[in-house]
Amino acid sequence: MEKLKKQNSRRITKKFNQDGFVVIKDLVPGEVTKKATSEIKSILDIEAKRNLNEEVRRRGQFDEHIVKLFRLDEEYRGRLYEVLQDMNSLYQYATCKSIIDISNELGVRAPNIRNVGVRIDIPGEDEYLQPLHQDVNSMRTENCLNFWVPIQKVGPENGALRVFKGSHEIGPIHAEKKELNKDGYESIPKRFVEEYEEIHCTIEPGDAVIFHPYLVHGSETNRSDKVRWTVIVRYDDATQMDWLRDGENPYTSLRKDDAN
Ligand SMILES: O=C(O)CCC(=O)C(=O)O
Repeated sequence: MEKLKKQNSRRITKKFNQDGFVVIKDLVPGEVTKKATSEIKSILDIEAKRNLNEEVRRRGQFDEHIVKLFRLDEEYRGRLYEVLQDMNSLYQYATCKSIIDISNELGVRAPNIRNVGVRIDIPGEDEYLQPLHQDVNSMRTENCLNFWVPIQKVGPENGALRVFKGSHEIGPIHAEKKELNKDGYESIPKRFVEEYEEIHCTIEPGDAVIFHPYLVHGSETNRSDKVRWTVIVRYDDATQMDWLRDGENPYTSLRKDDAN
């Protein structure tokens, strides 16, 4: 058993180092996902009762009101979105043993939570899609990991993550080589990744895509009729912040827009 575990962890590390990402099956326990969906439901049900006069149904779909709520008005949408980012169930992902263990296996000794949040992709909406980019926002060490963990199955129809296999080897692409797209998101020109294979990650709930901060990746439109929810956790290795003394984070110059 131990030998098998060791072989598996060697395989994962090798794949991660080669490809810049690795897909892990069943990484997140079902109860963590369940906590998140029930917290989402309790917030949305009350908002729907208050703002849409909807009945609260115990057995209803966890996110049945989100589209109507988001369409009420833009400012309300922004505030509700922020509240959902602060759900305490998201921290259960960030502190989940299986995720911490695999971070350690991949060489992050002290996984320091850089950020944890949830993406909410409404069917057919394009303006919040992430164009091709690297995850250098607020990066505090080079030894950092991103976990992309959808709450439901994700495939080509509801916006699978696009990753360019092996593109992490390009290293950090500097801000001046990037463009801003029409929605103000930092975008890496396609010519940087022409020689890399593009993969659309199809995964089940509880599975995770773990990727390197320099992996070039981006969003796809959700063309299904259901909302796509994805928890994203990012860690930096707190044992590798050698810039703390002088306070000059060398990674801030990698970003062109003002996202954090
Ligand atoms: O989920 C997505 O569509 C994109 C997520 C992403 O690009 C990121 O987490 O950096």
